[in-house]
Amino acid sequence: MTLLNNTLPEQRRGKLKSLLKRGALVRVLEAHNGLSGILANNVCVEGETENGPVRHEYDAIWESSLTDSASKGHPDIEVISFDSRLATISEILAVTSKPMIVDGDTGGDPNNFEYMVSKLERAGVSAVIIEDKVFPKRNSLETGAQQTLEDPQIFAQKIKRGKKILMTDDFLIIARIESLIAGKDMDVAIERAKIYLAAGVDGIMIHSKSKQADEVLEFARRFKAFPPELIKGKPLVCVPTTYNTITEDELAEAGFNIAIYANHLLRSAYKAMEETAKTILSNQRSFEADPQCAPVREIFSTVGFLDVKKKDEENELSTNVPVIIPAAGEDPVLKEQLKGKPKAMLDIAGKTLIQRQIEVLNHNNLTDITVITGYAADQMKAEGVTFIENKNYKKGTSLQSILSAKDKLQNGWLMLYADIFLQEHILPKILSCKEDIVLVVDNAPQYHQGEKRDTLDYVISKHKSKPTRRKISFVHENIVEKINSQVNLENATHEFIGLAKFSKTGGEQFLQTYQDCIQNHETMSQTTDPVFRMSFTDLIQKMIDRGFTVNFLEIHQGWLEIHQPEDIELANKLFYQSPPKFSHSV
Ligand code: SPV
Ligand code: MG
Repeated sequence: MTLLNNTLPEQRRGKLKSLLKRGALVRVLEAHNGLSGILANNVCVEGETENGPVRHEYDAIWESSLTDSASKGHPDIEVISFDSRLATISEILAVTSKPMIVDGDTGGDPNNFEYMVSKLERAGVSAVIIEDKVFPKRNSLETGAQQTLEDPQIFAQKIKRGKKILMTDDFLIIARIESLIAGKDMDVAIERAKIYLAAGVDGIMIHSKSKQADEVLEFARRFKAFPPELIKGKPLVCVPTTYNTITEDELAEAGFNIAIYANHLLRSAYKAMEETAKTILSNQRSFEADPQCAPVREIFSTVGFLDVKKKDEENELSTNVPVIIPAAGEDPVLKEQLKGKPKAMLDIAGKTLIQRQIEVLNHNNLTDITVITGYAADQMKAEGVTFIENKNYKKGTSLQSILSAKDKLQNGWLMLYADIFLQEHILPKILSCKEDIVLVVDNAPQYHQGEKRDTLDYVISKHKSKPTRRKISFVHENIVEKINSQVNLENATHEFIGLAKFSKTGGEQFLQTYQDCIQNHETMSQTTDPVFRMSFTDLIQKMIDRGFTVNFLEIHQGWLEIHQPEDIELANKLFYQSPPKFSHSV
């Protein structure tokens, strides 16, 4: 999640020093904006060697003057102001947690340098490297570019000024020796290193644009031979851009403590961008360029957009989720008891079934309730709900009723069958589920084999064979493999109780699958029923067949459905107890 702080300045600043104490070569990668910073911070490779598993990642981030300037479309000649550099630095720090080494160019004059050091230390940067050239410097890599070295004593003075204003021991000032870049010989470089060390600098970077590592290796050899008190705890830094065949192990062996890959993310991004731009031009469409591009979703994931989406959904789900109760159908079994009324109007211990459902929902802050009426719609009465009439209830199923509340299905919703009683504790459980589609299922079929019941909503779980003993189950691991007409009591692991939750994404998948079925005139797999006869659980099966994940929340008891006259009797009895205790094994 990149909107939040990954670390704080005081936590990050000392990390480079700690890494150096570890003794291994500190591997540093350039970043020039937030996104490349995230990559430098997070990319890792893992593998196996004969000595066991290995994991490689970058230890720190290099904020380069070359790539910061180039990102802004300008040459690396100290024309980009320090405050503009600081904006890039802050951008990267905001989305990373690893230590940062800043390329401070010449550092300007001593006052400029104090300003730079104070701002960087405050920001949580771990080190600044300044080069011993005269302001405004020219980039070091271009052959023939004018390179004017600073007087070493003046440069040493600047180092002293910087060191003096530091407020912590965590921040390093490293001197970068440009003698070899300016065509001077090794003795000059060595001499300057001694002067800067004597002035109290925290480390030395030797720069070279030679194709071979010989120059830096010779410098390292001579550096090691300096008096121990001069170099004790003073890291030696290199930038192997031109001499790029030398390995990290070889550099470490030579005595280097920090290796900086100084411009590789910018250079590779530039090449990829140019290639993509040309591919689109050549083809006059973007299809051919697509394989060269990261999927949009990968970028979304990297910059934290998917986290934001998830949080938005969680917010929506924690605030008055719409509840859809499909109650349109005529009950063929309880005709006698209902006397022409809809089933939801059945009186149970002095209150209608629907009123009891509303009370339980309201107790869980669910007040946006839509009841879909159909059969005997004019007789459906309840306080505090919206009624939508499904005039075609005879032709369709409860799925058609649910779909008639389409406006409520846009931002996450709950579906509750009209003929079940729930104990209160079930609703908070399903509301706290993070998964996109969750069905509440009872594990009764696992314990009550042989009790034939008339429900059709049996479920087979994907991972679990029928357990012999109870264990804790986690919703994200509970995946529905089959539901409804393809499942019978003998092979069922669970029974769907008629309560389901959809997140915004889950709801979109639900509607999208339905549209798909309509467009393809899909009938149910084992019957010739047309699409409109498809039930809610049939559509869930269609979603599973298309690869969408449907999770389940497992419960044991705590609910009661009204399917048979005996269920009414039992419910009446239970509701005269307080609180009613539902045992599903009727
Ligand atoms: C940078 O990355 O800006 C550097 C290293 O200073 S170099 O470009 O090699 O000079
Ligand atoms: Mg630079």
